[in-house]
Amino acid sequence: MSDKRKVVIDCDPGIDDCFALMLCIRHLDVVGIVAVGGNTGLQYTERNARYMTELTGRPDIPVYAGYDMPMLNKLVRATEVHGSGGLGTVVIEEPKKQLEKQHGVDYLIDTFMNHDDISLITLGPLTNVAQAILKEPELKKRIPEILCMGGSAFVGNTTPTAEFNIYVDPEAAKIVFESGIPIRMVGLNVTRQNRMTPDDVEILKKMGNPVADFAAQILSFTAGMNGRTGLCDACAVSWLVDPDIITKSAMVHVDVETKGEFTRGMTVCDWREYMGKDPKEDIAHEKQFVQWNPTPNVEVALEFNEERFRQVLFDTIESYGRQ
Ligand SMILES: [Ca+2]
Repeated sequence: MSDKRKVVIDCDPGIDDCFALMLCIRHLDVVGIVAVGGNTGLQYTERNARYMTELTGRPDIPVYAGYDMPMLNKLVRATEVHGSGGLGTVVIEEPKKQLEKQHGVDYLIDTFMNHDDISLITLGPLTNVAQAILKEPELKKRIPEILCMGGSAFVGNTTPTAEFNIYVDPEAAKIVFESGIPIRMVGLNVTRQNRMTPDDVEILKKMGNPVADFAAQILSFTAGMNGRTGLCDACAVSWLVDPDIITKSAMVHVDVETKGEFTRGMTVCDWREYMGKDPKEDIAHEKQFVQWNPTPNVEVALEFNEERFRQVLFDTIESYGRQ
């Protein structure tokens, strides 16, 4: 029996998802992976997830396919950031590893209805998780926690207010955030504190193992585009891999905006109780009197130890050469 934390990962690989999978597969007990359409289409995200299990030497980890399309929203992809196949310009062969036959949503339901000790990590749009909750409402009481890469405590990326994962399927995100399941949110406000550059591609190239070589190739695509990238999903999962990487967080009430003309997909964080005289966090200098104070439903990550994260990430990728 492994004493590592058990996790199921719902993801849309995606370059940063691949880095997250490298961390999770090495440090956590990955019980299963469910793919969702997001960064690119499901036919690529599920293939890339299968590829990552083979690349990391763990083809025993089952991979399931969930939904390709958002629940109600028009289709939005991020192929300009991740490439049409989700891996930049890297072309991979079809993995030998097969996709599980069960639908990803049914796998989520079966897993969490029958186990109490598995955390759920979400690294893509929340379509699968929301659909699972709608199909089996008891999941609201059964999923012990969700670690979510998504949203932002402050500003977005796809729009001024919305982060990509939430923007793709705001209705799904709303269902999940209102579910009552304990959520830890690692948003853009944290992942922007990380900086991976073309210099890091060179570090990876020197490691001389297949995981590092692949990491170098996909990182060169994103880091080369803007001179830097945050590797959002890898930052998020690092909270479970090494809790000291997230150095500050706060319990906040978070709503997901689904109707706003300019704010659809925004994670609306209620910071009012953190303002003013003797605040929990001094983010303003004027006391705000809050008459209606909603119960915090999300632990929002705020501060990030970039140096520690980079150490863990590089050590992990290098360790694949010793397996
Ligand atoms: Ca992702």
